[in-house]
Amino acid sequence: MLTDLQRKKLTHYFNVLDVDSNGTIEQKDFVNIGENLCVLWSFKEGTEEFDACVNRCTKTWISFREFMGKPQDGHAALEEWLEFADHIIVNGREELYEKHVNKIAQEIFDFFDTDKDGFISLDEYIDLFMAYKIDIKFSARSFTKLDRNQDDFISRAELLQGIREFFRSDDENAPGNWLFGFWEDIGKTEN
Ligand SMILES: [Ca+2]
Ligand SMILES: [Ca+2]
Ligand SMILES: [Ca+2]
Repeated sequence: MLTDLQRKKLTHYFNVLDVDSNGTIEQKDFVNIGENLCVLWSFKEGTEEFDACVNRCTKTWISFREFMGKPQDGHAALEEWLEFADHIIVNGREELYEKHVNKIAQEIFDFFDTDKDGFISLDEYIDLFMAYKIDIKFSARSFTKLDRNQDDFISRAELLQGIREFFRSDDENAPGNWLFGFWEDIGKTEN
């Protein structure tokens, strides 16, 4: 069973991925994220880099969809996501968790470590907020929480620890809760 805090965070994550706020996660949300990144990085429509960026996001959707066991034209509603996350990610077996979560960490680095120095800087982390349309006002605080050794960079280990806390921790003070900004702010699909 998910605790209240875990439910809130997972709902927040769902809302972050549901970029068009239509109440389900589907391919076009990920295409949307790809297009946001193209705007951010000044990739023009019709160019190779534009297509490559959108394709990468589409691939992220495909692996998410396959992980959830959805058909090709499938989509995921909030309750389905919460049930899936409860059984597989939060309270599931360690190897399934690792499989999914390592992928998320790898993708965050692939997408947002734009200077390829192996660390996420504050600017790069802000790009993540922009791409997912997360309220930017929480980005600096979130970054500070995730940067545990306070060297102004998020390392891979710090990111993995943050992701683990975001998905699994039931401690309301866990720094990783802040991975995708403020999780209590879940008004998007609730009303
Ligand atoms: Ca959607
Ligand atoms: Ca970097
Ligand atoms: Ca650090």
